[in-house]
Amino acid sequence: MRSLLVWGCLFVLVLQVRDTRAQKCGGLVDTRLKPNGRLASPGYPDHYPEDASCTWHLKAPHGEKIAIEFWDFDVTGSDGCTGDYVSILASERAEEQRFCGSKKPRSIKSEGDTLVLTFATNSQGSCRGFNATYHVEEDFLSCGSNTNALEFTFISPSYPDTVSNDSLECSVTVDHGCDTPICQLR
Ligand SMILES: [Ca+2]
Repeated sequence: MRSLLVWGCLFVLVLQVRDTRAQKCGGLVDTRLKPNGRLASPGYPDHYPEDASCTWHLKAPHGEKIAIEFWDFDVTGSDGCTGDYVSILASERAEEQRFCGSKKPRSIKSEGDTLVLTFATNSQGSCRGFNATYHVEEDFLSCGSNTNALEFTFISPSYPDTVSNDSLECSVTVDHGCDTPICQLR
């Protein structure tokens, strides 16, 4: 009977340790304070915990973008990544991109100044997880660019050198899919 009680306590302890690890992931990443850094699955490079859910909200200054690069990726694979997965929302209105398996996702850039990365796991096995870095990039556009960004910096061809006297026509196409766009130049 006593040994049963001891095993019971050990089991509870293990569960509590797991819960603590699962909760210590995700959060708000303000890139004005930390313009580059690392995001990794809980416990990386050890196997990640089961039934974990981590969401990182990355926020860049206006007019800048967030780029994420994966250096290691090993997440249990499933059809449609319905089991364990990493998902990325490149903007508030973007479609979620989901990744699982052992193929590293290509580097991903946000469409605006926010990016949300979620790591979710189920109760059926785990792998090494992922190790990624992020950094902030200013969104510069030049002649002939097309964009759906909400805010960007446009640089004339010779900037910062003097503009020549030759005539020059240069355009950037901004498409937000709305009928009456509102623009503000600063
Ligand atoms: Ca799993």
